[in-house]
Amino acid sequence: MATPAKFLLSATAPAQFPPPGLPEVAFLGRSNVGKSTLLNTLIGRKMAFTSNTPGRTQAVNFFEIDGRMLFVDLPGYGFAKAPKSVSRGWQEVIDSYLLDDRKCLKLCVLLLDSRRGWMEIDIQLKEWLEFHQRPYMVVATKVDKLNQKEKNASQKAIRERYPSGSLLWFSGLSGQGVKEIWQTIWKTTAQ
Ligand SMILES: Nc1nc2c(ncn2[C@@H]2O[C@H](COP(=O)(O)OP(=O)(O)OP(=O)(O)O)[C@@H](O)[C@H]2O)c(=O)[nH]1
Ligand SMILES: [Mg+2]
Repeated sequence: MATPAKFLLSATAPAQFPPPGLPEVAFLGRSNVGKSTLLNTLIGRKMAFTSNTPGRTQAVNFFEIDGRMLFVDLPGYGFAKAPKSVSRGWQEVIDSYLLDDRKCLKLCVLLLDSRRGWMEIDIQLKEWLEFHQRPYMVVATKVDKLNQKEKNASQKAIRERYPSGSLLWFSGLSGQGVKEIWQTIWKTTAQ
């Protein structure tokens, strides 16, 4: 079922961020991990651009969800193939959003590719979130690409560095995990 949602604005600098108001849920993760796909699946229709080419999302895109919260689709970090000047620009826009001390940022959804688990840059972001006491959950994406044995191994590896926080599995193909991810979002944004 589709959730009422509308595209609000696309920002490339903090001055363009909407004034703090509704609770915000930000989607963070490496390029191509599936941030925009997860956002679209949660909403129930295609609003954020997705692509096979890493680096598709190039600005901070805000979507208003049911008049109750904002979803924030961020550019992917760590896309090595992007020209340095471009990737640095995106990094700045991600940093500026996270460092903006937005009190309305209620939840960061940190996406990991279930086939790869934690990579150095993900760990840096995780430590940054913990240092700044930002509530976050981890979503392992593209789980449809793993068999059960691989999934068990992936779960073990992810849990080694993240023993007890919220960890959910997601597939954009089957929709696995959508209900549970929504439950966590509702619970966190209602507080
Ligand atoms: N099989 C499978 N493919 C997925 C899944 N999620 C995303 N993809 C594919 O992975 C590619 C990247 O997805 P996006 O949602 O654009 O990734 P992103 O993290 O927003 O990428 P950037 O905006 O470039 O940072 C697309 O081709 C998607 O169709 C999934 O759960 N399963
Ligand atoms: Mg994207």
